[in-house]
Amino acid sequence: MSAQFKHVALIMDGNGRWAKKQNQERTFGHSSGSENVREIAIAANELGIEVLTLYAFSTENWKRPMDEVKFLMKLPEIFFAKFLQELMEKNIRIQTIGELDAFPNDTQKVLLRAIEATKHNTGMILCFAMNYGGKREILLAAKQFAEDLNHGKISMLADEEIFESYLMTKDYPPVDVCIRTSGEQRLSNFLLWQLAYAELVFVPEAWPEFTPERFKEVLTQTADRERRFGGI
Ligand code: V0D
Repeated sequence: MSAQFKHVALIMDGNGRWAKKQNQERTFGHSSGSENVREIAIAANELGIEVLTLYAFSTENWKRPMDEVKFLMKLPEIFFAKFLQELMEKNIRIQTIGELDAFPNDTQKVLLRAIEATKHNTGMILCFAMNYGGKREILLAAKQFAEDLNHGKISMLADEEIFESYLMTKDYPPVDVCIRTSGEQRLSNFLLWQLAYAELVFVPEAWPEFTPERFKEVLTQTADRERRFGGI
């Protein structure tokens, strides 16, 4: 099936707008969105996807109202209280990309505990992009690259493959598909380098209403599209 895709990335947009449409607080949308992370992660795992990378918190999200940011910071803990056992049963491994040191200590601890608890799991990697920005990732990589060049650890002839080993996704296969929910057709600073050759899919549904069935449908359609336009 869609297991040909090794690495799928997701921009989980539209939670706040979805909540407002039904006269609920934006935070209700975030909680519902968090529940949907479980649904989609389980579906992705069943499809045999190796890495699912989710844009959970961007470097821009700090600009939101303080109460909303505070609420978001509690979501990882709630998520693990509900689902860690299930993640263990399904052999799913948690990882993160982004700069965790900007998060409150409690949130950092929760994340590190989940990464630690699942580090021997050999199934799908569920990677949360947290305080992540694509330009920032490339800048940090470029600085380290320059330092290593300076110290003679790499050659001036170093190519793209060497540069990629400085990115936060260095251990992952290339991103095959990036899906963004809620209709906006932008990358919003997500995985800029990694999406150079990826299929980009924009769906109208808000994240909380994006079902595992739709996820599978989107992946099947994308695989068909790739087959038809793939060149060979
Ligand atoms: C809000 C939609 C799960 C996107 C999903 C702190 C925006 C719900 C997590 C989570 C968020 C993160 C790391 C982890 C386990 C769970 C999460 C944030 C926002 C930002 F290890 N949902 N979720 N984190 N939302």
